[in-house]
Amino acid sequence: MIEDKRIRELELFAQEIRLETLKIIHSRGNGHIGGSMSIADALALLYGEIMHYDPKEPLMKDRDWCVLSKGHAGPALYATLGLSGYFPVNEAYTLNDFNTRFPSHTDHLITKGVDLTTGSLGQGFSQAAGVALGNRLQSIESDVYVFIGDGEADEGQIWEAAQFTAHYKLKHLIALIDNNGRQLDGSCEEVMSHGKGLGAKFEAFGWNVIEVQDGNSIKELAAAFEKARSSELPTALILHTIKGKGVSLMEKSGAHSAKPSAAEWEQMLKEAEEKLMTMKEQAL
Ligand SMILES: Cc1ncc(C[n+]2csc(CCOP(=O)(O)OP(=O)(O)O)c2C)c(N)n1
Ligand SMILES: [Mg+2]
Repeated sequence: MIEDKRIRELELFAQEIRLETLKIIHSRGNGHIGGSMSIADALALLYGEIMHYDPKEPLMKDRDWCVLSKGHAGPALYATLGLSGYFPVNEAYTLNDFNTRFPSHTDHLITKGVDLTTGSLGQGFSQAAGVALGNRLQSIESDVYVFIGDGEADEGQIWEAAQFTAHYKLKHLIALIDNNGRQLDGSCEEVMSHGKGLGAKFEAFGWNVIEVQDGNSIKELAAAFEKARSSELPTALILHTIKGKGVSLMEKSGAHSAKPSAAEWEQMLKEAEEKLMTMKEQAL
């Protein structure tokens, strides 16, 4: 179990990720703020505590993998990788510029620390399942974490990969389903409902399923990861999150890709900076 003091440090890390993600998207002026914010806490826990990796050796054979199948949340991963030592985080303040190493959707070939190229929804999960099987064939015990959006779960390819992963009992694959209830142009319920829910679907496909009632709580996430470890089946963590979490304007609008005005940017950055400062003061 992770001590309370460590949990508070990881919460602070999550806020640093939120602020840097905003700065990265601000450098471009627009982007996927909502879907980046909903996974900031899970990223903080993975890179701050759980994953085995070395920023000096990004391709290390026995590393744990993090695959952002919802590749449009690239800025959140760049903020996390930068803050974890892969590159100076301000290099990512070139998001989507010509010749940048930081495209809005993640690309393994050009960004240090990005494990797989994603952005075409559905494909990252299949690739991650292939990595998990490849690792097993090479007797590598590493974990493979894959972030999947709830809108992304409308893709048929997701369910092929779910079936494949369960068939081969790839227990080292842990899927983090970002169940923020929203996709590109509306709520998942109105665009394409998930019937009895994504948890019930993964269970029907033979997965171990853990519902994380507050997927933006590091404490709840940490307890869920601990349970996932003891399973002999692949695990789907259904993270009940909030799109735009921590950025009031984005929580309110639920926007997918946003182009805030200059005044809105100022307000969002100020809110994130002040929150980080307060958390740092409280930690002293
Ligand atoms: C194959 C494919 N179709 C469409 C898109 C365009 N697209 C990008 S994000 C998105 C919505 C995804 O919703 P969700 O997975 O819920 O993302 P989140 O809420 O986590 O941001 C869509 C349709 C895409 N990237 N790939
Ligand atoms: Mg969503």
